[in-house]
Amino acid sequence: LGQRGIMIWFTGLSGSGKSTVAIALERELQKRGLLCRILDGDNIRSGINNNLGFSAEDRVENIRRIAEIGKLFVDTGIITLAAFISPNNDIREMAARIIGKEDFMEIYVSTPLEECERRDVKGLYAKARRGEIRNFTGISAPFEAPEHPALSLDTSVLSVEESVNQLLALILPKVTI
Ligand code: GGZ
Repeated sequence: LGQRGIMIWFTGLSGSGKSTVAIALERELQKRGLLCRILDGDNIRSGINNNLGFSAEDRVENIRRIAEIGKLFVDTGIITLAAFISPNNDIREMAARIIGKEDFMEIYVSTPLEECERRDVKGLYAKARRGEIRNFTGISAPFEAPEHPALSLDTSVLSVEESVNQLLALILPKVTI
């Protein structure tokens, strides 16, 4: 295959820019002939995990299944980009343990809550503030910032291109054989 698999694990609030950065990164990796795959709410929560909600227990099961699926991709040699809130250290440690710590790179999309709420792309923060969504991360459910991420990207300060360039500098040396 000419490449090594790795899990690029994006964590951060809803609306922080995880998927946007992952999609832009995927494009740059593909340009370089590298095989990659995004796992996000669109292809996981709508499918295999469509029986899960946002209670603490369901979030653990969501991330556990994602990590197990992600491991299959990584072991096949694919650069796998996972974009899930994964709101606490325990949940992210579980994912790292399942995938294997040497194949796991944690990226914290650290865009502040105020900016995520200002963007409110899907109107979910407004609903959460009105009490129409319970357990909403950052409003009525906790988010624990990672302690030692490989990289922190605040998309209220960095352009998508700048974030992708930082990611490429980190990833390319690890995946090219
Ligand atoms: C957080 C929620 C919630 C609640 C629905 N809390 O911006 P989005 O819409 O597309 O991203 C959010 C997504 C979070 O799913 P994850 O699988 O990433 O979460 S976790 O890792 O914690 O399991 C948001 C939408 O789902 N959403 N209700 N209550 N986000």
